[in-house]
Amino acid sequence: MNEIVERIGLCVERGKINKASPFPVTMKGDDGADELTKQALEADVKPDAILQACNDGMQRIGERFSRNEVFVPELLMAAKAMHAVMAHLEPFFKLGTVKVKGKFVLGTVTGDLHDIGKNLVRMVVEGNGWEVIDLGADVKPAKFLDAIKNAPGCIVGLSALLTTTMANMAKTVQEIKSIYPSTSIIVGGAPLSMDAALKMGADGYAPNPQGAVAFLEKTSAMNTV
Ligand code: B1M
Repeated sequence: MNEIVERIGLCVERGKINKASPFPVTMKGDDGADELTKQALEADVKPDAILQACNDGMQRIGERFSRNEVFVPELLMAAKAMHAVMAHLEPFFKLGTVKVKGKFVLGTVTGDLHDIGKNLVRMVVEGNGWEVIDLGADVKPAKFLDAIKNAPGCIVGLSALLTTTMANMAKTVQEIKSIYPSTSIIVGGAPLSMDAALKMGADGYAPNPQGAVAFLEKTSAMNTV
């Protein structure tokens, strides 16, 4: 069990998408993230364990990138391998209640292309019964404002992975609050913290998708009192 999970994490780290992918050459002809995830789920490995191994793989490739041992193409291949895993995991995270609890407008802020974490937040939040309006990555403030206008009463979630795009996140929060002061905003992403969230005027911060769900439940309960 552990072996297959570790192999999936390694495929993510090395960017081995599937058996047919020629990259990396040392893994040519081997099963990739796609095949191994399918096999693991068939063997009843828990989706959470697979996801944890993928996150660890991403962490390792990120650290190697910081040390200049790999470059952007390797990060891209890792992201593609992770997408192959997520395609199999998505149905498990979406197995939630059918009743829609509310609307959640979600996006990665302008200038930032990282969307894997944001996509995970979408899946888990949807699985917990919320309708998610996913605006994608590199989302300009005006697009958030349009979406809020079309979804009155929604809660907004912003994601950022770069320290540089935290400034864009702060601007987005300020623009939203200046026009829709009662709209609740939660922020997340690796460089964020509760302190940074509150400083930029957001209402909450979550380090993971489960924390985003907790924020949504708490906020909607407060709004219905
Ligand atoms: Co980028 N990248 N990247 N990258 N990349 C990081 C983030 C970096 C830490 C790598 C490093 O140096 N060690 C570094 C940022 C340093 C910094 O600013 N502090 C970095 C850099 C520098 C860059 C470029 C500038 C590189 C360059 O071009 N020279 C460039 C920027 C492009 C841009 O955005 N404008 C760049 C590009 C890319 C790729 C496009 C190649 C690719 C992204 C592909 C994609 O997303 N479609 C990529 C990748 C893959 C990474 C790493 C390796 C992995 C990110 C990831 O997906 N993690 C990353 C290193 C790392 O994270 N260790 C790195 C897995 C994911 C599940 O975790 O996104 O943290 P995460 O999401 C978590 C939580 O944060 C949370 O829940 C998720 C699940 O637990 N969460 C929320 C996220 N959003 C939330 C919202 C919420 C609540 C929780 O509520 C709303």
